[in-house]
Amino acid sequence: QLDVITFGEAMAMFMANEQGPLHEVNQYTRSLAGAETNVAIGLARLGFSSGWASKVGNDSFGKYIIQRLKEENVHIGHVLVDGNYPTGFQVKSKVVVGDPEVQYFRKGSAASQMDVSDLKEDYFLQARHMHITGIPLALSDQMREFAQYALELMNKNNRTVSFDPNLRPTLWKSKREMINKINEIAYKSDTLLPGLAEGEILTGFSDPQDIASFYLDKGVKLVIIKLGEEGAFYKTAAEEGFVKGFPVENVIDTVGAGDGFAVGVLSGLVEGHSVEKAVMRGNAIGALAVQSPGDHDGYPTRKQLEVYMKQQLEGVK
Ligand code: KDG
Repeated sequence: QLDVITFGEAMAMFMANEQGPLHEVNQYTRSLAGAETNVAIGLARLGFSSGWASKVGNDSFGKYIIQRLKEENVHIGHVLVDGNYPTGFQVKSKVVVGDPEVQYFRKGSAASQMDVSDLKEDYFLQARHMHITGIPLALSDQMREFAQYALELMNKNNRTVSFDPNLRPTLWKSKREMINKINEIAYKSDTLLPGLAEGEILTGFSDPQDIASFYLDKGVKLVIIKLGEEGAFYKTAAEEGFVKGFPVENVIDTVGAGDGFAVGVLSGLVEGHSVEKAVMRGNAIGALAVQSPGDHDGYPTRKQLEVYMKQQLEGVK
């Protein structure tokens, strides 16, 4: 039995230990990257059973990914090993302000070869909820078909689905294709989690209200728009609201914050909390995530989350 299933590509990640352009960096720290593994790890840390479906190569990066997921108690029953293709990796710069520079080495990776014939329906249907991001949609036609099939399967079987567009323009052939393919999946999801800039690109609207209404009209039930450190705006057919973000004094690395936000929201919704409370949890984990260099090293355990939220809400430093 799984609470949440997700799928996508994980990569070994080399984070620069020193500032400067990537070609001048000498030392890196190895870590694990992947939007969907971030979400699976975050949920597992909070005590949920989460599964991640993918393919890795029969190589050291693939072994590393499997080992890290085992350490984090993420279910790996749907992680296939394919010796014909390599596991991808990425290199990330260290910055003082703004988003880091990221370079991918993932073209033709094992994960991007995963196709519908690999999908184990029984495994997916163990889960109550499925989380998708826009990244696998960009990786290959096979992966996109896999996503479409999984979405239909879950919808048909009354499982809920959340979707984080996670736009990666560099992975797409054209902006038009990105918008069309992402929106196709977005319209069929129950919960949509775009960032404000992503919502603007995808709908042409710049006001969170208009972006949310655009998707509600298409059949999405809950739209939550991430507003960075400001917080987030949510809207359903019945209610809407703005939830203020938690203040962060020292931002170290912004990558992984959106996935942390998804962890908070999904955990809250799966537990049956109000949307407002779930969004507040999302804000909390997003704020914790930006205070550490890796994607998910700042994600809390349940105890850490409780302590952090209590301190913040009571204004105790
Ligand atoms: O959301 C975090 C991801 O951007 C990072 O882990 C790398 O998954 C990744 C990607 O493909 O960009």
